[in-house]
Amino acid sequence: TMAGRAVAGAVLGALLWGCGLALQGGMLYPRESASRERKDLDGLWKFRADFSENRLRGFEQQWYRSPLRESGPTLDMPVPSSFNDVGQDGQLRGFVGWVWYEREATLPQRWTQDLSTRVVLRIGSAHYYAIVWVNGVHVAEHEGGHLPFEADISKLVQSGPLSSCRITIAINNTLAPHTLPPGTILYRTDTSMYPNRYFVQNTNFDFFNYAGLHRSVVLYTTPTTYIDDIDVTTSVDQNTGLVHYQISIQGSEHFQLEVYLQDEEGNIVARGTGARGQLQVPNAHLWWPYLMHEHPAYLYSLEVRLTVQTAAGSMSDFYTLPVGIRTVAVTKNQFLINGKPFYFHGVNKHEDSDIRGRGFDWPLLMKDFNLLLWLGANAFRTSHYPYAEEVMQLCDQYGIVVIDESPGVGIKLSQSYSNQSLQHHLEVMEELVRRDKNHPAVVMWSVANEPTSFLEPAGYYFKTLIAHTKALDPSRPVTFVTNSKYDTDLGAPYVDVICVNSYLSWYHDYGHLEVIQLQLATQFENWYRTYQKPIIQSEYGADAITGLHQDPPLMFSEEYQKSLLERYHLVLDQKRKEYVVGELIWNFADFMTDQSPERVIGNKKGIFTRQRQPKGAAFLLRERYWKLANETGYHPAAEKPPYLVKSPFTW
Ligand code: GCB
Repeated sequence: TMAGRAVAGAVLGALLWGCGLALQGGMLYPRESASRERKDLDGLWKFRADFSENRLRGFEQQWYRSPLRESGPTLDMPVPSSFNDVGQDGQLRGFVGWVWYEREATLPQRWTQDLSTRVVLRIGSAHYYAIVWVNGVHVAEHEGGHLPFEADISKLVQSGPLSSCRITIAINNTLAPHTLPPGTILYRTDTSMYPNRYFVQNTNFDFFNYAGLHRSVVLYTTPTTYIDDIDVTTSVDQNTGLVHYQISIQGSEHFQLEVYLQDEEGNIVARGTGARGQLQVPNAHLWWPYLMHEHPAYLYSLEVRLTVQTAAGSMSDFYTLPVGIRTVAVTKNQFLINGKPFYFHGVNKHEDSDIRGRGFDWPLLMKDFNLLLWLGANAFRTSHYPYAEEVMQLCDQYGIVVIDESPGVGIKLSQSYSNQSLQHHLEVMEELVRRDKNHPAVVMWSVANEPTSFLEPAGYYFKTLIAHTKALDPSRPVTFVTNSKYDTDLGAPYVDVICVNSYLSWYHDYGHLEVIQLQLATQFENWYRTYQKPIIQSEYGADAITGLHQDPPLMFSEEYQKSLLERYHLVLDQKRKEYVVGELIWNFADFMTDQSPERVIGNKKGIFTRQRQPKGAAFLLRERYWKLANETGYHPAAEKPPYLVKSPFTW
């Protein structure tokens, strides 16, 4: 039961707590409010890659001590962006080691003179390991390329007459067996074949290891006593929505807290006081996924108001958090949202585009969401790492359901099952849950993708990881994405939903579309017979080079991609009546990978090109997804299917 799970979770949580895990402080998204200001540091930064042999010249010469231009030549580098594809230098594209970013920020006078202001530097994402200095003083260090971190820099900026500060960020993109994702550095010592000290970075995942400042760097303020974190979970009792909140405050123990819940019209529908409580919303508008309701994605806002009496008078902090009231539950063959069966029809994505690499970009984000709406997709998985917070916010606003995945991809070596690795993986799950716990769109955590299973500690590793994730958040199911029938005793016994990837007629039996139906049906039946848990086809697909046509279909043609998907759909249409609860195509768009004889300037399994133009398969899926929306969606307005959800898009 859920309650039993929560207890088991709490026990394990306490154990792990004892091991010294558990993060300090919250990681609320930096929003402006009457008490908070925000200054984005997007734009051009100074940049230098450290090409010295040991890559350590920057530390030896202390490049953070004075402006970067004083220690050598610099490039202009846009932020946010990966550094790899911006320039014309092939060496920088494939660079492995430390790169240095720097920028000056001018601060409003109030920030530097008002000692009741707290100034925070926040880095949305720095891939992979980052060290940060402000005016030459070390302020933060962070491991992991996909989650935010911050530093309170008030003391530094409030200590002198300066009205500006110099921010230096050194970033190392090296992946090692204990990083997430893992990788290895291979030294080639045969001097008859390789130059002296030659090395390459090897990875076991199928995307390019883009690096740099991938998301915005911002400065923001709060009062010195401030709202540090908010934790919201929701439940529903008859027609009443229940919003359980817990707020943590830093800076003082003597404060007053008031909370208001506002509906979309701005009416206050519930109020509360104190650091924790439960708000009741009669006749609540529930948060529904896109195409499941005529008014999907209903968001309330939780207005939190903190007041503190100080010697200098009273001080306030305000924070507004969007809240969606919804429930998630899993039975042995269903995934329920608000008590109704939900069928995932969607995509797997990557944060990937021309020039920017993995860098955040608003036009790209909007294009992708417009394509999802056009396609009739109601869900995606954040393969294979956490996406930008702005992406998650849009999912809340549009009703796109998210399976939120950790960067646990390419775990293939026994060294990657060490205690050090596990400890880091647990920390990453904590950081992920801390950041994304309040998004109604997030309905499930995914701890890893396709790890190798037969290595000894793997079973213990995943058992611990999954239990820990459930302890962190008893309100959501947890999954683990597998690609092989040999993984059966690895994650599957512990997860709530089984996510299976398969590439029938692609990586084996290639060219033989006729085997798909039999093989797929057998796989589904085996999984279900063994575990009696709902199953999601979490990846399937084929490479197609846009514009390449061949009929009868041959591999890499648009026709082959379409036929392969169609064969999968025949089986999915049978099994979704039993226990299959979703299908996510691999992939939404073509994306960059390492070079290999199997990749033609990247992975071409997109149904859209990397430039987001449709291949034939996009139209096929669009027909299917709108049909699925009508057959599997729950429309309270309609008595029974078909619901006749119509695409508003003309074609
Ligand atoms: C997979 C991986 C994904 C790859 C895909 C492929 O199983 O999860 O990262 O890109 O297969 O195309 O090979």
